[in-house]
Amino acid sequence: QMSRWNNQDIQNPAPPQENPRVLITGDINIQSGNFAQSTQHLFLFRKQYGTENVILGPFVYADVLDYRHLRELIVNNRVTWLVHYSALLSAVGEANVALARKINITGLHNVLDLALENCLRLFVPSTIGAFGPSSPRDPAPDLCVQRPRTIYGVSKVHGELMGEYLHHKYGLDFRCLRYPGVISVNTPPGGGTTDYAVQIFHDALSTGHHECYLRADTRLPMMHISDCHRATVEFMQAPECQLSLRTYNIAAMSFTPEEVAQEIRKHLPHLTVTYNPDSVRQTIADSWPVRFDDSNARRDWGWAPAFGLEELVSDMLISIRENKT
Ligand code: AKB
Repeated sequence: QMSRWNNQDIQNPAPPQENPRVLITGDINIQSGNFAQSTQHLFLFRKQYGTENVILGPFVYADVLDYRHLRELIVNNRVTWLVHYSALLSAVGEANVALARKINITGLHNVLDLALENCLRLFVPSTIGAFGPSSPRDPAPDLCVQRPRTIYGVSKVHGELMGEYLHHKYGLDFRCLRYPGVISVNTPPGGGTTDYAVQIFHDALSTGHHECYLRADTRLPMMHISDCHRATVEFMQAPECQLSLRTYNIAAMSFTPEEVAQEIRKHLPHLTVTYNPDSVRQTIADSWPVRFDDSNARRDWGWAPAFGLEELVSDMLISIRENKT
């Protein structure tokens, strides 16, 4: 595969933009959180481009690493856009570094090679986890020191840099958004550090009590899933000439466990929360930005979130209640 990169003749003509054929990778066994996310992206892309033009790769762990199988899917379905969601999240990655390295780095290399070989527009999500304790945290700008201390963060920085390298060297249409913690009813907690911000809603409606693994004052950037979907689709549709960067921060809100609990109490006054910080996730959260500077995304391709904390909380409570009935 390296030899392909060394071929100076590689040209990456702009893929047809009118009717992209989109392949979304996601890993149902390994990362249910991201799979649910990719399923919802599927619906949004399908709404836009038609059911027959969007394919969700029915991948399991082995398939993400199976270059030939991925290539077959891309070629047989005449795919032009690839949206790559397979990854192990921060906390679960620390518990299984070898597997995280395989999925997050080897899997990504396959996808990068295939995108280059087939002239695809490639989207890879990055994260607040791509920053570390030496990064500016309030706010974290797009371009700054990135020295994450998790395998998840290291693999995401690697992905950002590889994609940008292939863009500059061979014209790969690589696009990457750094997501905050994404909050969704249909996305079960998937081994992330921001998972509490999903679980607290379910606990508030079931037992009325949440035990939080982070300190009450741990502030992190967060986003409602529908903003996350819209950002991704709008960014994929943005004309290349509008992009001054290939990797952008996107922001919507930042809150602490105590602040989200207070907002939930406006609807459910009896919610109680106890704080029992676990050393792995608290250390990770303390090394991440408390706020994202997304001014470049706003300026270049018009990013604007629709959900703040108030809207997020009412929507989550309504949606969980509806799902249960
Ligand atoms: C995690 O907590 O690992 C993810 C993320 C912020 O990337 N939700």
